[in-house]
Amino acid sequence: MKIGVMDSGAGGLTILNAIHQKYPGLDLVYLADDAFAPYGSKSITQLQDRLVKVGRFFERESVYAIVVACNTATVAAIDTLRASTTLPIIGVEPAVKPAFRLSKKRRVAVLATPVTAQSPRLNQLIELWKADSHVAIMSSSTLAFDIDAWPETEEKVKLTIQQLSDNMLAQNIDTLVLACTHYPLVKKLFEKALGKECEIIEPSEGVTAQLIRRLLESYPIESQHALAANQSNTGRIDLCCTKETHCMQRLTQWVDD
Ligand code: DGN
Repeated sequence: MKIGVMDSGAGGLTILNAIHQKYPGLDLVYLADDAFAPYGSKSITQLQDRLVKVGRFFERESVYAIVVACNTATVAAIDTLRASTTLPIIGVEPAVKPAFRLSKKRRVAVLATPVTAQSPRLNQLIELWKADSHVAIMSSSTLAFDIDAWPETEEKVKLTIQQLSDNMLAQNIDTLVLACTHYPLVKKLFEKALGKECEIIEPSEGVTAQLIRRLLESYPIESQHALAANQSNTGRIDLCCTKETHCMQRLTQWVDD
């Protein structure tokens, strides 16, 4: 059973890795849309048009479902993608609900790309769960792009993370929501800059659980067979890019063995 997973670059691999660790029997095809990166600085209309094309790519690949492993594409274009295909579409939801539950000091930061940070969807979620907590919605227009260019950009990434973390520490934040799928790739750098007291939350387990729920709903018999064979099979992982062949090397450095 083949599943499509997409992002503008390497970020969605954090979701792909989580799916593969838990359900190694599934075949996965990953699309890094590097020709159109960074998604975080595109207009909503551009992202909607692009996601329809991404959907066509996955239909040609005969996948059973598409995981939009990108917060930016989810907030901007998931409804358009859903309207353009009959395939089940699973998006990423920033893990704000568990963050407000976990935060002892009631001080939470949400870090995302500018499109996600300004989106009504994220802001509605925060309003729904924040109660009387302090919330810092923070964004970086460069971090996801620089993570894609790792390791050449290592120093720049470290500096950006230090600056963002200093700002969070100054606000006495004790829980950070990573609301861009690129950021868990450098979670260790955030942990180092923020210290042990700060909890860092990312959505890959929740997205994996949602994918399995949707597969079982949409294809009950085939999914049950695929999941029953899960432990004895190791599925294929295909990595694809829309532009650079060099992107491939960069992608493989983030894929878990
Ligand atoms: N990984 C994407 C996200 O979760 O928003 C980042 C998109 C981008 O290109 N900046």
